[in-house]
Amino acid sequence: MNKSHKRTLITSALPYANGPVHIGHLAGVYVPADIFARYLRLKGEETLFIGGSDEHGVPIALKAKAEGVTPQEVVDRYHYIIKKSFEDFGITFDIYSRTSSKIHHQTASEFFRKLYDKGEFIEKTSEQYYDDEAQQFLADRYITGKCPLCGNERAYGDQCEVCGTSLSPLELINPKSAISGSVPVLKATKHWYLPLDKHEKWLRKWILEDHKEWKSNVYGQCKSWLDTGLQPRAVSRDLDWGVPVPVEGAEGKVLYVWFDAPIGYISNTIEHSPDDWEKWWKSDDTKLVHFIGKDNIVFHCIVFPAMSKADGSYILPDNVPANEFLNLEGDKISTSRNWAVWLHEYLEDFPGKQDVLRYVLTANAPETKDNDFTWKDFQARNNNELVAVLGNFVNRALVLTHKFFDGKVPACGELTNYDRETIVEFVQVKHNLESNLDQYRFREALKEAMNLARIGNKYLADTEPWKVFKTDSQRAATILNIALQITANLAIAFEPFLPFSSEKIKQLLNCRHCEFDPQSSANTGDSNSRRNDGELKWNDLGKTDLLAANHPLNQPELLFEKIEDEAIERQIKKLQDSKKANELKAYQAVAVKPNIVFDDFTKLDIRTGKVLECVKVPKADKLLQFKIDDGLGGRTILSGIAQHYRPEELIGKQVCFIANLEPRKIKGIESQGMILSAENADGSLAVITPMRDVLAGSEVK
Ligand code: B3M
Ligand code: ZN
Repeated sequence: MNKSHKRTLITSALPYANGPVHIGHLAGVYVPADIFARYLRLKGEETLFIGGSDEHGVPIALKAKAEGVTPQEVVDRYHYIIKKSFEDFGITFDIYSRTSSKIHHQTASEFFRKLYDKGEFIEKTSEQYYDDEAQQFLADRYITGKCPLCGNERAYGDQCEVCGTSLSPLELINPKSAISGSVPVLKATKHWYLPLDKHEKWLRKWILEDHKEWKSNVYGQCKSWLDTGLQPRAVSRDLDWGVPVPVEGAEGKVLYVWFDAPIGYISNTIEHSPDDWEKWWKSDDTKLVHFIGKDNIVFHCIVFPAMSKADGSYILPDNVPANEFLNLEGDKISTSRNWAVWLHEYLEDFPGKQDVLRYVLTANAPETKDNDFTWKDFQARNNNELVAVLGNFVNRALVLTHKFFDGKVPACGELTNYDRETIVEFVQVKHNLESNLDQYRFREALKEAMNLARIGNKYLADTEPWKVFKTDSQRAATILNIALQITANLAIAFEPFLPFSSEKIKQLLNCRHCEFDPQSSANTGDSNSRRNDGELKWNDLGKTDLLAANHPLNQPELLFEKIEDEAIERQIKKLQDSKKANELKAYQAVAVKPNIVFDDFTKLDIRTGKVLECVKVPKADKLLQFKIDDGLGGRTILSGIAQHYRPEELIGKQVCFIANLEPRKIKGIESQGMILSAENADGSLAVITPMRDVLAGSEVK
């Protein structure tokens, strides 16, 4: 911790209360935040760890409508499921509250009002779609229609989920209200905007110059936002679910969910410590750290800091260690496709194995790039690392002590050079752990903790106390004393990562209840004369006198058990089943179109062409720009398949395209036609190509 910081405030993204939480949430945000909070507490630092549910926003309102219940009923249902999952996995929030609470509404409302009174917003009137039948303005998500780019009939007003293009509702062809099904009309509406452009200058300096230490994925994303230039952002919406805009004449308007959600961190702090919450938010000696996923970076690094600056009394984050995404068995985790490992289901299938998941998700955390969770890797890490390294070492140290020394910590005698080397090595672990944890490198830190267990295993294998005992019981005593001290060190080193196992190690070592026995330490010399009050703290790490001689241990028990192939196959099958169910759903969803006459078909000019050039379109995730040899002098076509092909894979290939589609401008580029692809049930696209070489420009009929 920086000298000038006295305390650390840790926040973790508030998950939307419209579904349970899955491994992606845990890996991306909550496990790293919890590791960090536990580490700081273990060091005795003043720490507050804030969590809570994000209960506003259009998707929640939409879900409620679809189910015919109130939004409050939806969030009530999921808030408690989410809260319980976090408790089950040992995520030690100091408070886990929610944004539908009274205190949050009050805090967010006052926050907005202060900015409003200070003149920090601009007011703008614009034309937005209005549903005359339902008598309300339609949020972008509430409008569906045909995607102008790919023709998907069920594109949303903010995005087409088939081709991935961001849309504005005005671009939709044949827009329809998702509420009443009627055709929406344009109507003027007033909103408040946070002029981010006015904040650009200080944000540039604060992030790009003063926070070069931020993770490269975070820094890079901020830089690209700043380089593109910031625009005013609307902070209100026409919606009936959320925090009402506290301004006269703003009936029917609420704060935009991304305006009120980060204020949730503040309201939850107020709820937790009503009397001294301000020291956490308004004092420069507090270090504020936001744990989030990569899709939240702009809100935490740009929007919320701009809100705080506009207010003038809040501190800015010291760091925002955002993670990338975790995929599952090679595919993006998706709630709607049920492609996920849900935390509550995991615990039904693997009761008591919270730490195994915490371990695998940390060892494989998407810290710098997207990563993949596979069940095989889960099994391998459990069997080859937790069981074979950590569990095995702890068990051997305990079993041998019971066998040769009646289950009591044997006294340490004279040390050999090899003992000293081992000790030097394991003392180093504390330093390595700290330097990684302080820089939010949790994967590396976990490796260091595991390294301590490896040192222990190697030490026992090299010194062979079970053989030595027969000829030199004193030497065997020293070896086991050292092995047990390493075990106690493991309980500390793993506490932030594997809290349940750390607790179990302490129980096995009988650390909680043992009181110092002056008689037993009197004859053991200085190194063993530590008073053992059962509380192992971070600063004890690296010490070789954590357990006094003669201290009685509990009976050995296995820390981890092998996971058999069967259990893993069951999980893989479960995922395959959900894939099959989805495929079925996807095919059923594609309605068979009514018959057409042959003339209609002949209106289409479908031809073959050869790809001459293919590049990604900048700032568009899904688009590829093609130069096609069409036999007619060449043409440019854009296609939304960038997620399915690398440009170089397509160069030189033959494709089929519609040659007489009215040209359209997309991202400033004119697309002269449409390349044909087949869509798989999982949404992946395969470009259609003739089975034999044909001349470019050949007609497809
Ligand atoms: N609920 C988005 C998300 O879960 C949002 C985070 C709010 S943090 C203030 O990705
Ligand atoms: Zn589309």
